[in-house]
Amino acid sequence: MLIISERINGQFASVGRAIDRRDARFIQELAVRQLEHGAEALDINVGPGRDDGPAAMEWLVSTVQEVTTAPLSLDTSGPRTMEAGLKAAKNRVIMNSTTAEEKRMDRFFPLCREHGAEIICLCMDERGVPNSADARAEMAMLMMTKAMEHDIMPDRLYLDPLVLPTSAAQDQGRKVVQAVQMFQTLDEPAPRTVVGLSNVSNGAKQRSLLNRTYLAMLLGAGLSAAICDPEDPELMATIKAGRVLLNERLYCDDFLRD
Ligand code: THG
Repeated sequence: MLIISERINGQFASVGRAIDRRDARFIQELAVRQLEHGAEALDINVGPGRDDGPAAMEWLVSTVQEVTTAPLSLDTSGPRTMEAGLKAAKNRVIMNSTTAEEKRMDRFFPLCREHGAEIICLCMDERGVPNSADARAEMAMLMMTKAMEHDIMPDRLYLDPLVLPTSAAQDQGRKVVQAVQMFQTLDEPAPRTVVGLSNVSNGAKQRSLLNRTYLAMLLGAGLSAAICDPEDPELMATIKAGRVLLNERLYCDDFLRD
């Protein structure tokens, strides 16, 4: 499972301030620390409510690329901010994300093709988030089909069922696990899947416990990637155990090391 760091995100107050001040050192130290803790890719999000989205994204991408060649997940719904990130990117890029809205797909799939990027397809449209695993799979299929019309093959996609906070939408937890299973039956080879893990514990106590328990369930369902915090040691221990149990890493007595 690909570990994508969630921390380079202007939604965190300290990161938002660093972006405002163009404090490259703060961002670079954070990126390096996340990678040292096991991040294999970095989600890059300038945060909500900015009027300098494109400029902030361009700076953030350039700043991070000075310290790593790891893949970047450009996390924005704004086409201009996305385009600025794509132009600045030298590293492998995952666009995060398109939704199933026609006008979004018509803007983002051409950008994806033009830049040879990968792209996350989020199960959401103008009517919101589908309420069942079936409806999520149907929406995922629609995005896969539309991507192919733009010459983007399914192996460049990540399907995201959209994890919701258990404190507000408790019935969705099981449905998202089922959706991850169903997505893998939509094509051959099975399409890849991704989630924003920490969504599940938004507004809850015991966030770390909820995050790692949910991750174990999703791993069992076949999840390919997670946007999460590798500086959570218990989450990382769960991922390491999961990799051994799914035969992705050879068992050895000190499997928790490195
Ligand atoms: N799918 C995809 N991309 C995503 C998400 C998703 N990107 C954003 C998000 N969801 C994943 N990233 C985060 C980042 C932070 C938090 C949750 C998910 C988080 N932040 C604290 C909070 O809101 O309480 C902020 C704490 C602070 O301010 O210090 O929980 O689902 N494709």
